[in-house]
Amino acid sequence: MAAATSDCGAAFSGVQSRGWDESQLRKYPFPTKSIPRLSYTDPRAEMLINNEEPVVLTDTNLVYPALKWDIPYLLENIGNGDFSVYISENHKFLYYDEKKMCHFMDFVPKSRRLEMKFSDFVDSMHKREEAGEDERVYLQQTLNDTVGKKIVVDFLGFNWNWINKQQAKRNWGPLTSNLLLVGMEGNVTPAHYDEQQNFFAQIKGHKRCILFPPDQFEFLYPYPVHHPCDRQSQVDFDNPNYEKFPNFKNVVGYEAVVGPGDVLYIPMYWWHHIESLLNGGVTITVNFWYKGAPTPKKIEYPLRAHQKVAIMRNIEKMLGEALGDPHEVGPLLKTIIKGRYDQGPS
Ligand SMILES: O=C(O)CCC(=O)C(=O)O
Repeated sequence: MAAATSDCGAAFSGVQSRGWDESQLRKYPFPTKSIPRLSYTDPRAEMLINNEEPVVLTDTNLVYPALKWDIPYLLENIGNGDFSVYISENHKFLYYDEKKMCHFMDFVPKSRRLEMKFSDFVDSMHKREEAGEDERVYLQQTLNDTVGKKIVVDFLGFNWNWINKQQAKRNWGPLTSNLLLVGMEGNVTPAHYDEQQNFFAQIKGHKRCILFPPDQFEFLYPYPVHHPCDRQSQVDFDNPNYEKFPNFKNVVGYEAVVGPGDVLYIPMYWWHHIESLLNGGVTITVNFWYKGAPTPKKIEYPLRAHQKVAIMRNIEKMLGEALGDPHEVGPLLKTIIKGRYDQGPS
């Protein structure tokens, strides 16, 4: 992809005028290249999206009416519905699927989900800010019809014309949801991939997004498919265990800091680690998740990395079903390969 190679952090020299500086970025032990920032009218932006490579679009006006959103505006207008709020013992909000917890009884999540009114979320955020505790909160709620009239008007004013065309020309499936994320400064969503296309629209504050292509699967060590943390990396970026995860040394990220009005395209199956900048205040984001295009009738070889990820997922799922116990999947996979696939062709 068209990105300048650089060491971690150096990717951003000269962009301090954008309202943040490098001291607000957490430090990680791997290099990154920068994700291109382009106008939506630039033909290179279209090419990147067509190739399923990330790009920051600076001028789509996708969520223009929401750029006025801040905590007082949301308090007044978001409505009286319930919001999912995650509470974490530290800055990391590792996602877990509650439905998969029955398979892994020993799994103890490091965060918990509570349902609460928006005003209670704001109170709990302020309480934690004032106390300076490690414990943090992160609101992550699909926008639904409980929101107030003004939010509905803002939502209807999104640039649906542009995004509907993006969806149609790539034959993507339907929009599945718009997730609203309201986070405290310094919050981190650890590296994971989604099985959907994503236009990630930043509304307030800045977020650093570090992406890894699907061909870095082997460097990022996702949890098994049946584990509650399916699709999440097992590697703790703050303190990587290289003995357990030696290939993490080979990881190379693509990164961008997005601010109000920017839209980051996160291609399906691309890993993403997202952090609200340190000392950057509250962040507000709305994403647009779309189902991917249907599998083409004629499969072209060699397969692309994301297609191989999909195959690996299906194999794990099929074995789980056939064996009747997800814990038997790993031992069986090891039996298949042990001592049999080590040497090259002879
Ligand atoms: O913004 C975040 O913290 C996480 C968002 C995310 O993972 C997504 O939009 O897929």
